Amino acid sequence: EARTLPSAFASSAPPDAARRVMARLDALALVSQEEGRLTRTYLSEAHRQAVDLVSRWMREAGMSVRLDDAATLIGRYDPGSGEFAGRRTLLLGSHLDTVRDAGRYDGMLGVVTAIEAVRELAQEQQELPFAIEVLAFGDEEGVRFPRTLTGSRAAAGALAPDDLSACDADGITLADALRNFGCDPDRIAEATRKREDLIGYVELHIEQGRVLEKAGRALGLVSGISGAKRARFVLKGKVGHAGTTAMDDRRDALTCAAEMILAIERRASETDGLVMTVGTLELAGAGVNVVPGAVGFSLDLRAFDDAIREREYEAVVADCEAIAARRRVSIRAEVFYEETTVPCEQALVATLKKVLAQRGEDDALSLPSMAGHDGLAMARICPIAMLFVRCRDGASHSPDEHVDLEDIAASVEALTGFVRQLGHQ
Ligand code: HGY
Ligand code: MN
Ligand code: MN
Ligand code: MN
Repeated sequence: EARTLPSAFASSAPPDAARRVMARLDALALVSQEEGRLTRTYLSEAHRQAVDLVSRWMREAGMSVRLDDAATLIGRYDPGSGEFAGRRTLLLGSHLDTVRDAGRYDGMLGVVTAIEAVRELAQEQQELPFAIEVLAFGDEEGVRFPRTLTGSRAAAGALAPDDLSACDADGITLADALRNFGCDPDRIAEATRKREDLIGYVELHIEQGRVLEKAGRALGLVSGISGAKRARFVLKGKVGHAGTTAMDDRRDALTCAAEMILAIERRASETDGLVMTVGTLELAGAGVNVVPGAVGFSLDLRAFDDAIREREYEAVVADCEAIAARRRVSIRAEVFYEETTVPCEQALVATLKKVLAQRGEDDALSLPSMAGHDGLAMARICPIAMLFVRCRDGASHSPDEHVDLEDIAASVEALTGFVRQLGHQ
């Protein structure tokens, strides 16, 4: 629907910038691999179409475009006056992949607003003592492969030796999926950036929580990105006939999992600073008249404090082992993903703070991100910072995601202002 900016809106970002961003997010929302809902996973045909669309927008904004061998789309704006030969690069951007049945802002807003900021700076022919690159990562959500942050970990030189042999649900390896996409997995190491070339990586992203909305703020500073630990729990009991297996003779893997999952929930609710989620549950050989013998479930554990995260993971495993022993079910827990908490770099945060003060917010809010972002990986290769944008009801990872037009205008203005400010420091 044609939404108009309130006339009193103070932003200097031309209203058409916000509308252009909104129109592009609408266009990206149609690039999906599932009928009637937005799902775009790493190296899928939908990812390819999104790369084509975003490449066009990057070129229109005055950037040169390339795809690295981890399928990260990179737009480069180099207002190259020779005197700055060999200048360093400021990295902006976010991710193009989504969860299943996603919203249209998580990731994509950061990519499209970064392109809009470069477009504005290029039109003004802003002299800058650095080049700018917009990175559109392809795998921040980790939906397709039992890996995540693949693009940003490649950029940071932090891929694991077994990453390329990780398989998706169809048994396709990451290496083959990259080849099918037109990338060369044998040269993925060349995607690694040189630390000395980089000023930092700054990502604009929806908050995915309600702090800004409750405080009546459009934008907020991020103090750091919480680390996370993800594990798979595999339980083996004994398959039985539903009618002839006595209750005290059962080794039911599903009721065992159920007791574990409730114990996990109770522990997280009773522990400050800890959130835990069992997001997937698999039941092998399920049947209405079969006592379940094998169950798998995932655990996602977040705590900003690394020590709490480690301590609580060990406690969860101990809880589950005790429940499994009592129920005569075997248990295997395997960690498949972990990232430690990374602070946002103070100098970059201070520059963002100045920009918010210029917008009349000299008491800008600063909040931790309990959601993971590509900055978790990029922090290995350069300083990082993030700017959060208010989203309605904090809704995210769902079609209910929504950002108001004036907050999109504020995002463009803040990101453009940040680059200008950095350029004149
Ligand atoms: O899981 C996360 O926090 C992010 O949305 N991938
Ligand atoms: Mn997400
Ligand atoms: Mn995201
Ligand atoms: Mn808690």
